[in-house]
Amino acid sequence: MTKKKNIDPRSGMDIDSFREDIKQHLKYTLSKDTFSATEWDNYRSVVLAVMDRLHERWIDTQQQYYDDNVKRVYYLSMEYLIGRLLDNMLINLGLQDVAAEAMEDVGLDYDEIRTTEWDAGLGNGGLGRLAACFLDSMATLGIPATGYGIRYDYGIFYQSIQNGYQVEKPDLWLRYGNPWDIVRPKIQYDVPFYGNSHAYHDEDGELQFEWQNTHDVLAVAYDTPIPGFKNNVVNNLRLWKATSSSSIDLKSFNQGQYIDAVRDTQLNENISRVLYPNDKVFVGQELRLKQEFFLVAASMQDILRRFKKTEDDWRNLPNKIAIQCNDTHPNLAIPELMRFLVDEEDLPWDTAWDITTETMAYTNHTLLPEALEKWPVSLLRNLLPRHLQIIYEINSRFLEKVQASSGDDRGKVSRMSIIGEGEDPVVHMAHLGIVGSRKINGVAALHSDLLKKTLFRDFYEMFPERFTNKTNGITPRRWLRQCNRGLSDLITEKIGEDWVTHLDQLRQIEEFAKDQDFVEKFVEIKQENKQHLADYIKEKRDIDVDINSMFDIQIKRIHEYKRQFMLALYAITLYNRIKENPDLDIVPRTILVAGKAAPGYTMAKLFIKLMNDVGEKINNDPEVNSKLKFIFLANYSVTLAEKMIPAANLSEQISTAGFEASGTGNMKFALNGALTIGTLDGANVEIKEEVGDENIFIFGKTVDDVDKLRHQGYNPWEYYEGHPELKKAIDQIRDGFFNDDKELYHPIVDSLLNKGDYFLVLADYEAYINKQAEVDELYKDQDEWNRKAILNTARVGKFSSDRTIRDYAEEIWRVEVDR
Ligand code: GPQ
Repeated sequence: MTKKKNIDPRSGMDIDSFREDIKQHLKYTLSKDTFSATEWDNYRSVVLAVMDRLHERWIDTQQQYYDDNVKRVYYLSMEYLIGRLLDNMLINLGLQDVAAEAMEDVGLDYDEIRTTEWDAGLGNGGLGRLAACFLDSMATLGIPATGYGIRYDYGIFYQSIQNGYQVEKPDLWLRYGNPWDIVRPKIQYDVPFYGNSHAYHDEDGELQFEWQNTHDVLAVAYDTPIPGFKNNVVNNLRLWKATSSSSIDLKSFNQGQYIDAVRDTQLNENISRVLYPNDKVFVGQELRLKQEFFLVAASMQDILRRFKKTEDDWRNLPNKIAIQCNDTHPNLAIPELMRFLVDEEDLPWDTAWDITTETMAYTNHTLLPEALEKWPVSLLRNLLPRHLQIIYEINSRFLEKVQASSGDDRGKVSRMSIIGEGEDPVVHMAHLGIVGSRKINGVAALHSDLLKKTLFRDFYEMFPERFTNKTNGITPRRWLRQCNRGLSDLITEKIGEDWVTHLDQLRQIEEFAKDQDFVEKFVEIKQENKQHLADYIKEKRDIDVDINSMFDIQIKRIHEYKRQFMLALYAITLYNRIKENPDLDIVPRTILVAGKAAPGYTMAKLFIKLMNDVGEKINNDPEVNSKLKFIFLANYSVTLAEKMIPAANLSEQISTAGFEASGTGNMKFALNGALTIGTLDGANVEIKEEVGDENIFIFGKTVDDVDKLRHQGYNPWEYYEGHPELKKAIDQIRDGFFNDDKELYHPIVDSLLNKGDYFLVLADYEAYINKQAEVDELYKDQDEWNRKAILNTARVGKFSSDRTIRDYAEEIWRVEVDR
């Protein structure tokens, strides 16, 4: 590479300049010396030195995009579950070792600095983490992409466990500021709310509409650099913060209501105050609708302004930009783009509609009915009157077409309507997304297939060409290179570093699965990772765990369909077996569970309490606890995942078939050499195809079985009565074996036995514990286990988010990629 002439000395990638920059920043940016510096000051100085190395690349990348007049991708998401950024930034800049040495030179401990950072927890779970992985891959592939989102003051709540119960605490992640983002005070847009849609006739006598008398909130841009892996590309994540619009203040000032006006600014700021902590459950709160429109309106103004700088024909929009909506949350972008083109730019409806439907794309992440967004028409009429009108217009034009093609299927029109009629009519956001987009995708093959066959069947018949699958992926930078340095270095030593951007290359390590020396090193690394996790458990919970026991891990949001309860039943079963026969020769297991429950999800919270009670019983029983432990770790987060995944032997992916759209934790575990026990659900199906049937433990009812069973009429009592171990475990839960309060767990038992066990825990229990017995057998043969673990790592290259993003780029966005 030729050196640029005016290279900023701070672009220096050597240890000396890095060290000097840390010192300079401590003194001249933060005004501290080494005696007065706090941990946070030291951390900030390091981040500032890293940022120095990002700025030039960031500016250059953006300028290059402009000069080349590239087609741009805009990713709209209400969630970005980022975690810590320091390692990620250093790795992608190729600076990790340089930075570590520079820190050591000035007496700083890398690990201490690293752990000073607060997780950016601006997401609930898989959906938000996927967005974060996509940002990394889009930058790594050199795609001119911008992520848009909201800069929540409070991310996902901090979970503590008190007396076995989840207690939520606010996550004040910005308490000391965020050194990774830069406020752009001049990039701000008014976001209008309320008011009315004013109809008038223009000079040509055409009926026009104008949204007027709005109450405006200001959106201010905060930018975070997103570097690609060693390619000098730095993309932008732009998060909007809500503040008060100057116009509204002035009006009130004139009326002499100064104090009231200033006090009201607080209300506007509430829009970006807090992330809604619900995963897969729609709660129709006005504030949430405001958040969604806030994201959409600010982002669309920014996007369209940028387009206008180089283009003058709106019909060129789909050639110059693609907008991807992460679930339906940003789908108001469809009527907002229509409003802009029709009301503000005076385009004919049909032209505007063609432009819109060629530009937009929407990803669906679940089939669960309670997750689907259905906004009450009454809310929209009040908050976004003009958008509601546009939605009605879209719907009536659409339903005309449906009507024309529906033959004698009389229900079709009402099934497909964007407006769900009834006592309280609603806007069905998924329907809006399908009607208004060029492409709609599911997130794993099975899920995309089910979308076509079930939830969106009518739409698929009408628009088959719109439906496509994009199997999820994870970034190998964070989920191997960063979280598992040991394994990552071992792999690189054998096959070079190419795998970091071409994960398929891991296939080359298959041949080492039989190489004694390689296997030993692989095992040694796993043991080290387990030791680190064991240290953490000792520190947090004061429990000793044996690193030779099998680390059996389930980490994800707590949800009935994910069936954490089934794992608890299995643990109880093992406990009972050991109690009956204390000399039982079984494989020692450490079962680890972590995950948050939505604050309003009573059943999930009760599961957490139960798991903690079960843990208490097991871990404190000296007859049992050398063979079995059950530990619930508090506050699951990206950072905790990075500690747990590399330490796992067994990955629990046991959702009821048909309910987990994809899963991405499943991919992270396999990549880090854990074996999976799982159902044929989501991406498990594809993981099985990749690693081979003999290297994964698949059990339980398939989607078809589930269907059949429900048709036949499922009776959980049969299973309960038919399996003594199952009966005993459930009886213990019911009869106060785990808690003196005998009423406590009745809702759980009731939902299983008297309310139909909707997620088929009892139906799958036997297959599950039998499969667990096979897991035990294999674990006894450590050579075989390790060989299979290595094959898992070697064969899951498909699940790189680079592959996912290449597929989006080619088929949905129609943009070029660099590598
Ligand atoms: N997912 Cl709809 C979420 O994390 N939150 C949501 O609100 C919805 C879906 C998950 C889904 O459950 C996983 O199976 C996927 O792997 C993940 O989205 C990313 O697609």
